[in-house]
Amino acid sequence: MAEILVTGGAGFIGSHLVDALLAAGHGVRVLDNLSMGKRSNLPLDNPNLQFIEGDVADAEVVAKAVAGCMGVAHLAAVASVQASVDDPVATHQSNFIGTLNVCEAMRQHGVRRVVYASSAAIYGNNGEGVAIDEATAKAPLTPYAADKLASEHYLDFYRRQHGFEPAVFRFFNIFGPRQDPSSPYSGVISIFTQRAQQGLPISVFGDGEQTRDFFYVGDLIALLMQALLAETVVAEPVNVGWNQAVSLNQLLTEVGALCAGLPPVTHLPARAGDIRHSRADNARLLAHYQMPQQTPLHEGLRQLLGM
Ligand code: NAD
Ligand code: UD2
Repeated sequence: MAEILVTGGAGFIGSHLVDALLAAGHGVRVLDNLSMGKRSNLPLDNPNLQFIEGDVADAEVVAKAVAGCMGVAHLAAVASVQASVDDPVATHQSNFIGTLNVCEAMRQHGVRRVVYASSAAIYGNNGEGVAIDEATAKAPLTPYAADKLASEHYLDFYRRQHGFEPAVFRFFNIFGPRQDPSSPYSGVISIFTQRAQQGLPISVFGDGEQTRDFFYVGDLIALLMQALLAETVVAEPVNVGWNQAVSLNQLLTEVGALCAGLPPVTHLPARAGDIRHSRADNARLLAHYQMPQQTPLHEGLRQLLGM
């Protein structure tokens, strides 16, 4: 059976996708440079899994990884927005050149289906306070967002010019097991749960009334599997969120209930440029994909906490 390539497959989202693909009987290749991903996220003893340690910025490596695959999930990227602000040149190699290399390798080897992990970051502060739909004006305020938006445009070029079938998803706030909490710019849920479990103080930037549209990784994987394997995909980019606003204060209440209390919570000034309210209009998602029942925040937190 032709295999599926997951770039960034040793990372948080990628490794869950690898598990699901293997469980469904597919052969899987992973291309990851282990900058953030971990070998321990992968079932390396599974004979249907091939792990290639390499960089998506290396066109030759990507071409070899793509050859003979039936589809690609292109998730490899430096996922930290702050890293892109600190080092735009280095992150551009991963976040944009990587996409271009994947496209060229697919063209060379006649592969058409590609699932791409874009981000709500491309909207910048636009749509703040309302449900953000896909037509919302784009405002890529950081190199990370600019690379994601440019990648979307290139995928659309390869769709029109070379018959690619890109399924582009704009993720809002994904959370779940294996999300790395080690940087201050890691996902807030990974940070709060780890600190609550270890009894370490929690910092809230601002009053905690800012809201996010949290999406459990298991629900995302059900979507990515469909997009990889369906007969057809939607040509336009699709928001991935539940159209639900959860404040950090609500999140802390949930975490506290599951962890038998909270460590001390300190309020610090709001982060510069922080979006106050982020919520996805998901009409397009619901119209085109069979979504699983939403994993409630409470249940997703239980999974994350290993309960
Ligand atoms: P992650 O850091 O856990 O996964 C990214 C993986 O890509 C890591 O394993 C890393 O080692 C690998 N990688 C990075 N640069 C690479 C390179 N040059 N060559 C090969 N491998 C490389 O992060 P994640 O949250 O799983 O993110 C997966 C994708 O989803 C990323 O493209 C990210 O931008 C996107 N995304 C995530 C979120 C979220 O909420 N987690 C939101 C929007 C978009
Ligand atoms: C998310 C994405 C980012 C980009 C952006 C687009 C993650 C990790 N980041 O940023 O890549 O796509 O959306 O809009 O998914 N916070 C605290 N204390 C902490 C950590 C965070 O109060 O210790 C706050 C933070 O200031 C923000 C909220 O929690 O108000 C969420 O922060 P985040 O980094 O998880 O995600 P976000 O939405 O800023």
